[in-house]
Amino acid sequence: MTEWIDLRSDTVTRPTPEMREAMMKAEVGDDVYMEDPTVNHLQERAAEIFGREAALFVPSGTMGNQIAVKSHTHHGQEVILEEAGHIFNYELATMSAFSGVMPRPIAGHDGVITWNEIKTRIRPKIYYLSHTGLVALENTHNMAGGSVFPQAVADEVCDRAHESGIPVHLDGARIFNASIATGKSVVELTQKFDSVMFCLSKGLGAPVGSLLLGSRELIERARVYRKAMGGGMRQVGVLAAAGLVALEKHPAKLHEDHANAKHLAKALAEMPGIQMDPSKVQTNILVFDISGTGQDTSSFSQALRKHRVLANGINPTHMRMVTHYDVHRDDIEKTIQAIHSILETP
Ligand code: TLP
Repeated sequence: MTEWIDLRSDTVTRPTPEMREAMMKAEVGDDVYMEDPTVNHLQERAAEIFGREAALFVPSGTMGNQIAVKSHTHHGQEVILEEAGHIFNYELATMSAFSGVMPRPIAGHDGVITWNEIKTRIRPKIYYLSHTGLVALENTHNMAGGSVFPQAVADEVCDRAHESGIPVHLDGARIFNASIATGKSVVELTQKFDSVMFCLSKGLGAPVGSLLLGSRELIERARVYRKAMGGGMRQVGVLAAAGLVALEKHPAKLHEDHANAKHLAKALAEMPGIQMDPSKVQTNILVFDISGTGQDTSSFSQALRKHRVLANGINPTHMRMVTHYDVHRDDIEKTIQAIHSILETP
């Protein structure tokens, strides 16, 4: 039986033999007492790589983002973010439930929101208006098809927001993809942000885990909220060990995922009824419009399934496909063939 080709997300990767080996050998301790040497090492390495004072290992990207929101804001404040972003759309209403803040979304262009757009949403500091407590950006932007946030725009947002006394958080779940695509270091991409969350469990391929980075003071506050959310883990060095392999070894492999995504995008662009601009594919995510094929995304996904290809729609008209290290070039060729046969094109 042929294997499934799983393009639903880069979260689906299984730990490599090297990760399993590292997990087996990991030294562990109770991380709530901050006594797990492998977790401590992972946090120190992450802080070092990003040029930060401190880092906190968290079970998921969602928890990392939500702890950041909580650490930066007070109840009754507003958070400015992009309308299609993860924090607003896929983390339930946790920012309101846990932090008591209200999102003020802005419709972006390919996931980008500029300072000019943000500044008009910052509320004047009048006692009868709620205050803006945080701005949050996403790089790469998932639903905009893995787009890289332009650095000059991000830097300007951070500089101007800081002048207004507002902190800026980065959902950098896939910041290493942005780094590989631009040739800029993660320090360069993230240094102006007050906090950064990145995931080990996306393109980097670890089974579990994300890190929140920031000042020592911010991370100490975040540690309290991690515990409050039920994210205080015990002998979790077994997971941090896999995360260390992901962090040290896997950024260098991401260019292959990007090349595979671009190859798939070029083939899709030529197919009748599919709207895909391959020049927009910068990293490992493709979002494309299939409405011209006469199918909706649920029937398209089901048809793909018959060819042992897994991919989901993000709405009735747009499919998302994500490349990762468990998808090889021949899997991409098979996927292209599967789509040709669904569309009955040669
Ligand atoms: N994204 C998942 C889904 O939730 C959509 C995926 O399959 O891509 N920030 C960004 C930009 C993300 O894409 C994700 C996960 C998260 C945060 C949350 O990470 P987890 O799943 O670890 O909570």
